Amino acid sequence: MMQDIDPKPKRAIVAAVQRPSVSDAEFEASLTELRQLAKTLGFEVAGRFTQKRPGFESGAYFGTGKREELRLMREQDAVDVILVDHEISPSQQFNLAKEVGCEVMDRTMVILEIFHRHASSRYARAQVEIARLGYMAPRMREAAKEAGPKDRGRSGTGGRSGGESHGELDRRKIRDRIAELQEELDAMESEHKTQRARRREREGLARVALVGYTNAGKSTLMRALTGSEALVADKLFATLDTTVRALHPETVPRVLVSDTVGFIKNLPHGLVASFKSTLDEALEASLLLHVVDASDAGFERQIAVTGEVLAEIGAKDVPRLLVFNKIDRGGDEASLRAKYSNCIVMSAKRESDVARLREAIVAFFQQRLVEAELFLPWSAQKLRGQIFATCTVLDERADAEGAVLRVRGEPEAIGRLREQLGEAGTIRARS
Ligand SMILES: Nc1nc2c(ncn2[C@@H]2O[C@H](COP(=O)(O)OP(=O)(O)OP(=O)(O)O)[C@@H](O)[C@H]2O)c(=O)[nH]1
Ligand SMILES: [Mg+2]
Repeated sequence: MMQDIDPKPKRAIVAAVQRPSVSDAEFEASLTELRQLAKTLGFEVAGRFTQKRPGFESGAYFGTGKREELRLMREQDAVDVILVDHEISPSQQFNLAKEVGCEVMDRTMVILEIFHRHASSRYARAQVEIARLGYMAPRMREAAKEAGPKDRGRSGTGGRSGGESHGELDRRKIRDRIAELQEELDAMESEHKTQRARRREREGLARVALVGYTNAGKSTLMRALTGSEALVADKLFATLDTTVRALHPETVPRVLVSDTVGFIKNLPHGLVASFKSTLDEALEASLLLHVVDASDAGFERQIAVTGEVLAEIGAKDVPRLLVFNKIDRGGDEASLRAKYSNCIVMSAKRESDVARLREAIVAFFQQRLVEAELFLPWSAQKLRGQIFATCTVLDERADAEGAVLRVRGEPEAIGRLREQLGEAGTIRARS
């Protein structure tokens, strides 16, 4: 997909209405985050604009007088785009854009745009496009309604930087396109499922997923734990695809680590739905490492948001280990330990800390292991590789019929081996 590379960065104002139910701290944290989102998009933030109000103005988000003020501010500061820190309705967005005289993007659109720019795999691109089309459809209708029949070609949806001729697609075309993309996704999804099932067979069930707020340091930890080349960047939503690598140095059973897409406050609903399948990796994990940026003043809110998203995708009951990262940058280690029992406080930049985290992961999987005796008939030697890959073999005796192996492994892995050996046993009995 084409990306427009602006020669000159767009100048933006971050803007928001503060309702009485929102504390100053919460309000500021959210605005700061919007600034970071804007920077991730390459915008230059020229200023901020806020209003205290009992609620959003129904027609155009800000009150009448404030809209005029915003228009003047936009003119004076040569601003190209107003970023609104809420999801607003298509008509609010349209009216506000018209009155202040420049593009208006709401929080949802900003996040969708970042996802759009960062999506690199076919899978992620299709997911993001579905979410974007779902978001755009009602806005294009709004624009078409305003423009009337004379001006059908105009795409004035409050501005788009994707540059495609979305404005010309009518509703039916959007529906068709979504259906087409969904079909593509379904096909890719069943492929993924097969791959995952195969991997489970081969590798067993020792799976860890790194989850958490965007920019917490998940990919950095992924690299440190697995020696892989995961993309690390000081921008929001650097990672959109799940990657899976083995814990390094290797352990038996092999522990697989997956890196996942980051979460954020008010993650657009379309995206939560579309990234569910990507996050299935997280659901399949036996352990979630919930990574938190301990140096961020708003870390508690971020923990809560991550908890909500995990609940929403159905991963509430997966065992979780809280990992407070970036402690080298700030944060109060003693109070974190006092408040959160059983957490890890660390810096991904310190090797000894990463080693400690690795030990905690290994210990988690060790404690679940059980010992068992398996009978491996000579006719079923093809399962030998699988036994050695998924269990530690403590002892082996051979007799005329086959080998008796004493192993230690995950209960599920042993259960599956038993099942397969059972089949082999039947064959032996018949022959
Ligand atoms: N000082 C310090 N910086 C860190 C630490 N861990 C990560 N970082 C930095 O934090 C930024 C974000 O790290 P990533 O690993 O990309 O974060 P992420 O959680 O994968 O982010 P998303 O993919 O956007 O969800 C990068 O600039 C890292 O270098 C740490 O322990 N200490
Ligand atoms: Mg990442």
